[in-house]
Amino acid sequence: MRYLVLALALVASPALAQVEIEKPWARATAPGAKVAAGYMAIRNKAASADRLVGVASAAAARVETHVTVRDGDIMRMREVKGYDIPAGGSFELKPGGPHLMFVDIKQPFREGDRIPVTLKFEKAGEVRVDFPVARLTGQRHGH
Ligand SMILES: [Cu+2]
Repeated sequence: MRYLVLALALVASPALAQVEIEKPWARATAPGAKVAAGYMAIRNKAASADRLVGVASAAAARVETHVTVRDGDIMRMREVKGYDIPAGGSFELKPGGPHLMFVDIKQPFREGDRIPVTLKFEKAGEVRVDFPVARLTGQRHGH
C-alpha cells in the first residue's frame, strides 16, 4: 500500500503540469496605449480546485486580473483578487469577460509579438506562458 501512495505522490508532483493553459493571446494595442488585454483558457486537471493568485510580465509594470460587470447599460471592468479554477474544470478568459490587464505596457503590443507571462497558482505553482499578440478578429469587417 505504501508503494501505491508513493506512486500517487509522484504523479501529483508539480513538475507535471496540473494546470494547462490553452489558446493564450494578447490583443494588439493602438499606438500610445498604456494597457492591453490578454485571454486564455485555464484547465485544471487536478482533483482539487486551484486559484490563479498572481500574474507578472516583463512587458508591463504589472498585470491585473479583471472581470467585466454590467452597470446599467455600460460594461465596466473591475479588478478581482484572482480566479478560481474548479477541480477537473476550466476557467475561460475572453473578450467581453474576464481578462488579464497588462498595465503600463513598456511598448505597444504588435501583431506577431510574444508576450512572456508568469502565472502563479495557489497549488500548481508558477506556470510560464507566451501570449502571442493578435488582432481581435471575426468582426469589424463591415463599415
Ligand atoms: Cu481590464
